Amino acid sequence: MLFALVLVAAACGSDADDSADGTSDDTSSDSSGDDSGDSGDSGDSGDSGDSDDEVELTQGGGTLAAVQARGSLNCGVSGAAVAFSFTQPDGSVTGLDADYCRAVAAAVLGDADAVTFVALTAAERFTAVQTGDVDVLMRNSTWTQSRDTDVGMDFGPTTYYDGQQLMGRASDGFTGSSAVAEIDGATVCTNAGTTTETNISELAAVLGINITLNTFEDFNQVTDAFIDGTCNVITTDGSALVGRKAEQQPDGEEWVIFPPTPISKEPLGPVYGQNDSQWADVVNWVVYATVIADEYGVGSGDVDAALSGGAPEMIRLLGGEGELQTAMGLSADAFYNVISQVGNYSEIFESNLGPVGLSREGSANAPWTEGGLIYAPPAR
Ligand SMILES: N[C@@H](CCC(=O)N[C@@H](CS)C(=O)NCC(=O)O)C(=O)O
Repeated sequence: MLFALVLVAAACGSDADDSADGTSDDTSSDSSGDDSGDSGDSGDSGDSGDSDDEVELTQGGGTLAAVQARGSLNCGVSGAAVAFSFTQPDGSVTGLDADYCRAVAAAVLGDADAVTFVALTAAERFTAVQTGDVDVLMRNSTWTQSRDTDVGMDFGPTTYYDGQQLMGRASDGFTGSSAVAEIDGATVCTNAGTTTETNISELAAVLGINITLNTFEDFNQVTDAFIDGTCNVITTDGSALVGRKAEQQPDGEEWVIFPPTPISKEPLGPVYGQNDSQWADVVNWVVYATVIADEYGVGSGDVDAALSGGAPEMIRLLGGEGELQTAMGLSADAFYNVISQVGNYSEIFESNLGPVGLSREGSANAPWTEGGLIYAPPAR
């Protein structure tokens, strides 16, 4: 069933505080920042508070059939998120989020390359989900209560457990063990429409410190402003800081990430339109399939062996017995295509996040059998 829903949403980047150059200033001592941060804030969609712009929502099922008929998955990404979704000079998009777009396309269309990547800023991303402009969003998006319960969106399984940190210069006295209170008086920069901006405002107020918070439309502007000295400190998901440091730290400078324990929980994963249970099942079980294959150590090169003589659960997952996947409208071999064409969770993690120095070991992204949180329900 398809139904259309109309809601009032804030236009992207239309924060009244935004100046012409796309930045806005705020201070933590004014803790008026909307801590929903997500939908309730400036450019972030889903807000019903401060704009007359009307966005038509097309929801309520049928996404799987629509994607199959189109022959391509519209997948929302950043395009500028190092190691998660980064547009390369040749136009290809690489990263963990990009690979999960490919995994969904492999399951639904049998072809991991059947993806149309849609680059979205943080402030644009949720409107694109709500309007159906993207079938799924894979864009460093934190699962929060307000985002999940606002009209139009649901969240899938977490693909990367992140947390917000800060990055400053060693030459300014920051070290990896610096406390957040040490940013008192600093100009702190981040991007608009994120949990990040509201978390840091809230924490500064709690700590009783004063910061000047500058927000920009995209994170390239944030790092540029850090490099040119406009910002003393930048803040976002720790994984992004690691990626930016790896790619952009100038010779002769040392950027340090602190505090050692992140200031927030940022569970990142897929976001899709609500009221489409079949599509939710598809996206969720694509993620779970990569996790289960990882639990069995079945990677992209092992699928045929696993199908012919592997564990019963792997045989079911790969479509060799029981045709479990057909109940959600996929072909029985849908997850065979996912694992053979894209890989299991570890392969996706290591190939994308390994090069910037991120590791699963000892983190929440370790398998549940090693004390981590990466866990999937059984394929039965
Ligand atoms: N996880 C947070 C922050 C998401 C976010 O926008 N992160 C930054 C750093 S990864 C970003 O814009 N990345 C993409 C980019 O650099 O354009 C949220 O969901 O609000």
